[in-house]
This record gives sequence, C-alpha cells and structure tokens, in this order.
Amino acid sequence: MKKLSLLTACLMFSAGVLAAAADQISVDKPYVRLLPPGVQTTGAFMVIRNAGDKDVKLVKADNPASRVTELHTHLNEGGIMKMRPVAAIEIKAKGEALLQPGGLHIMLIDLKVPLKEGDVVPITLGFDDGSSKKLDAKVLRAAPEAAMSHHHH
Ligand SMILES: [Cu+2]
Repeated sequence: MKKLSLLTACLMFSAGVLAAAADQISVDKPYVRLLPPGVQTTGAFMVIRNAGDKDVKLVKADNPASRVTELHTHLNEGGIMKMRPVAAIEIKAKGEALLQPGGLHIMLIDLKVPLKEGDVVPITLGFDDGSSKKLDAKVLRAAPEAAMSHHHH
C-alpha cells in the first residue's frame, strides 16, 4: 500500500495547477466493488456532477491499482448484457452522469494486488479539455446507496 499513497501525493501536486472543466465537477459516493478472491478485474462506480454551463466529457480514468483502466458501458445485445469500452462519458451542463452496476462504469482491469474491503483506490478522472480530478474510491461489497436503503426494510 506504500506505493499507492506515494502516487496519490504526486497526483495531488499536479491537480493544483490545472483549472478548467475539472473545477466544475464534483463526485459523489465513489466506490470500487469488492469481487471474490481471484477475480482480477472490477468496476468503479460514482455519481459525477457538472455544476458548469458547458457539457464536460470524461475521456479517461487512471488508477494505480490496476494495469489497465477503461471507461465502459453495458449494452443489451439479444437479451444478454455485455460490457463495451466507450470513448467518453458525457456529463451535461448542470447535470450528472450516473456510473452504476449494469450501466456506465470505470473498469479496473488486471489488478496488481488483490483488493480488500476498506482499501482506498485513488482514481484520476481526465476530461476533454485536458484537466483532471482526483478522488478516493473505497472498496466496498455493495453500493453505498444499497447499504442505506437496506436499513428501511
Ligand atoms: Cu466493464
């Protein structure tokens, strides 16, 4: 885990000099889904909000825990849900993009070390104007929303 925190520090330094699309963006409830041991690939989910007057495109994501990071969506092909990489995820002006299981997500492919519940994965979002935003996604078994609504049953 030492390697992860070192990379986090570097990313925080570079984030300070950038000002643009990323400044209009806020991220709510980011998490990485905990998968059974042996599974090398998982997804990161969150709500990305755009407070600005211009549409913003998320064009890439990066993280130190996996060798490859891709933007994905789910498509229904003949009744079967399949994942497909997408070039960009649009966040409308004054709108939000929902990254959730079964829909858009950030794919963490080929994990370097197995993730444990409670681990924090720093994820950097890259936008179409070259700006970027760093966030910390906690490794959880289930979505934060799902955990909350469970209380009411
Ligand atoms: Cu995927």
